[in-house]
Amino acid sequence: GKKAFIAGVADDNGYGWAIAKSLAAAGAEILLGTWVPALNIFESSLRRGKFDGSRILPDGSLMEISKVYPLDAVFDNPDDVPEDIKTNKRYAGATKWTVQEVAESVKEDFGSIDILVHSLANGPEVTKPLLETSRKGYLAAISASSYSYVSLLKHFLPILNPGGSSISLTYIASERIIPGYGGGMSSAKAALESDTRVLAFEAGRKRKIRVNTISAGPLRSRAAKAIGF
Ligand code: ZID
Repeated sequence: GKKAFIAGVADDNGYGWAIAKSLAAAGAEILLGTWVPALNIFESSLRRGKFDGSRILPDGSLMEISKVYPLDAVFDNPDDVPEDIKTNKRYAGATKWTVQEVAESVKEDFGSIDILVHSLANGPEVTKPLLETSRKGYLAAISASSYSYVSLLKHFLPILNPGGSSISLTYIASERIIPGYGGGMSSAKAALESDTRVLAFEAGRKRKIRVNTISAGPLRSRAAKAIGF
């Protein structure tokens, strides 16, 4: 069977969870990457059975999650992590959560994967119009929502089996004006879409990996509620 790593699952309301279920229903083994500050509550909810209702697959069985990895996709390796994050108590309980370390851990645990899913985004100033967005907020949106994908693909590429596939989630605000999708998030999705073309060329040549991004319909995820969508 195929193995899938899905980055950006911290509850059962988002795209990542739904994609995991579809892949599980199709017979894939599921590995998740969960944002470090959300890890404890996600894992305890899983353990306590809070998600059991939403784990039910079309054949009546429950989706199995082989492993949940702590992940913060804005950091590539331990050298990137600033002191205030290292000492932050929301990060202190977890280890090896930078992109490079997660890819190394997945390699150790499972050898290789076939499917890489990027279902994460963050724009700290998303509620601000672009004209009122700070440089810091804009760059944070690009880092969490666009470069995070470049970094994930770069670090997972050596363990992605040739013929494998990678996807991310985008939004039409990249090409048309959608008021309310601010903070540089429209810019971040435009970068993600352009990067998808370039990465498809590069990863296709290098390892026969397909790279696509999906502009899905609206879903009332935690992230969507936070911006009033
Ligand atoms: P979600 O909150 O379930 O997933 C986002 C995840 O990212 C969360 O689990 C966070 O913990 C995680 N995360 C944030 N920062 C980091 C980090 N640094 N490292 C690791 N993890 C992190 O929300 P979701 O399912 O909406 O988002 C998944 C993807 O779908 C994102 O790329 C979204 O931009 C994308 N997306 C979602 C929607 C939507 O409707 N939910 C839309 C478009 C794209 C959309 O808004 N019409 C109107 C609106 C829309 C579409 C059509």
